[in-house]
Amino acid sequence: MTAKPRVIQVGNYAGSPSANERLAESYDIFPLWKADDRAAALKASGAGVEALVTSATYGCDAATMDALPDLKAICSWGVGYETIDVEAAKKRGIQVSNTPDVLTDCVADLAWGLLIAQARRIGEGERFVRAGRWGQVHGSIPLGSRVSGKKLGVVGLGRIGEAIARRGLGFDMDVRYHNRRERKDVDYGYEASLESLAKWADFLVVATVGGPETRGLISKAVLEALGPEGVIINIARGPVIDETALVEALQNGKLGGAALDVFEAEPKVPAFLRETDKAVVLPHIGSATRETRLDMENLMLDNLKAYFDTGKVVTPV
Ligand code: 8YV
Repeated sequence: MTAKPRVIQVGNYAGSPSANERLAESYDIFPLWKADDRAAALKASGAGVEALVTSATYGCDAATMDALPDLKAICSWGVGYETIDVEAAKKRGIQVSNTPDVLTDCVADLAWGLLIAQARRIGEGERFVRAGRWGQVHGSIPLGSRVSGKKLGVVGLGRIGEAIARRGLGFDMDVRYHNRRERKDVDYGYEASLESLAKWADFLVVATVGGPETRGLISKAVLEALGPEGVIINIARGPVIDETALVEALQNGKLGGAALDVFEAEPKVPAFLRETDKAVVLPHIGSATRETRLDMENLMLDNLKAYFDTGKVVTPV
């Protein structure tokens, strides 16, 4: 019997149905998250290790790559990879894979759940009923706003942005988008300026990549262009929105509402956002369905196996 290949596992896959168990079945797993001194652990156990598994949350920096002289493949669970130093990996000839496509529909569904929850005050209504405050026939919580037929702006028309836009057509919405470049293969209207998209939209959904290139993209000016009736929805990455500006705009009535699955410093959520009924807040669950998390796990394992069988991952970033 040949020995199982050794693989470094950066973090615990508690949010995946069976990733921890399946990895341990086929590989000699080194659980890096259990080490008190990571650098020392990598030094002691890193030689000869060719593959590492991680996630968008755990990432992999250049120092970790440096500590693994034989590393050839980083297989991540999740589509975002802004926490993996892809440039450093390229320079060292390390392949990086992620799990695109399999989570697109669930993340787009959640964007719509957030949008409707904010507009129709679903969370607020539920808190009202649960608190036993529903005592009258007319007049309960304040009126919400209509969703169908409104104007939907999508920031970042990639795979997930497009799935969100498509769902907007089912709600008879007028859909426009902003991207670095206009796409010739779609019929949605393009706004070259993010501020003009925000000014036009009733609901602005953020679906861009994370990382330095999009940090603070949704600025005070963009939020104020969206305006006192406008709602921002974010299923991408927290730092894409200037969170301080967001809180201020909600506090001073310059923005109507926010519906957020992601935050600047997760799991920290600013107190105002936790308390105000103007915001719907979720704990980063865009991909968190049994089916999608299993698909993500399968694709991560396929990438890892393909590396060991053929020397090439299946879905490189
Ligand atoms: C995961 C995500 O919850 O795929 C991504 O980029 O943000 C989510 O699907 C995340 O990867 C957890 O680390």
